[in-house]
Amino acid sequence: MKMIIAVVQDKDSNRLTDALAENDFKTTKLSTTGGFLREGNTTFMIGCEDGEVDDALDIIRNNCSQREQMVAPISPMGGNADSYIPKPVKVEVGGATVFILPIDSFFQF
Ligand code: 2BA
Repeated sequence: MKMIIAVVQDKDSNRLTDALAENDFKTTKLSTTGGFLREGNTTFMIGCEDGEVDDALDIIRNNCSQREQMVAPISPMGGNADSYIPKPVKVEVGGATVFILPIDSFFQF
C-alpha cells in the first residue's frame, strides 16, 4: 500500500476531489500554506494499493494546472524600508507537488 501526498493549488482542489471520487479513490484534504508564497494551498492524502498509484498520478496530472503568479518579495532585513520599492517577480506554481510514501500498516477501527 502507498500514501500519496499531493500539494495542489486551491483552484484545482474541487476538480481533483471530484475526479478522484469518480475513480473510487478515498481522499482526505488538508488546508495548508506554502512556505514560499505564504498562501493557502490544498494537500491531498490518498491511500491506495500499489497497483493504483499510476492511475492516481494520471488523475492528479490531468486535473492540476501550472499557473504563473506574481510575488512581491518581502523587504530586506535591517534595510531602510522607506526607500525599498518591492519589484514583483513571476513564479510558476503547480500543477502538483507529489510525494509517494510506503505504508507499513493500515487499520480502520
Ligand atoms: P510555496 O512554497 O508557496 O511555493 C509556491 C511556488 O513558488 C513554487 O511552486 C515555486 O514555483 C516557487 N518557489 C518556491 N520556493 C522558491 C524559492 N526558494 N525561490 C524561488 N521560487 C520558489 P511549486 O514548486 O509548484 O510548489 C507549490 C507548493 O508545493 C509550495 O508552495 C509548497 O506548499 C509545496 N511544496 C513544493 N515543494 C515542496 C517540498 N519539497 N516539500 C514540501 N512542500 C513542497
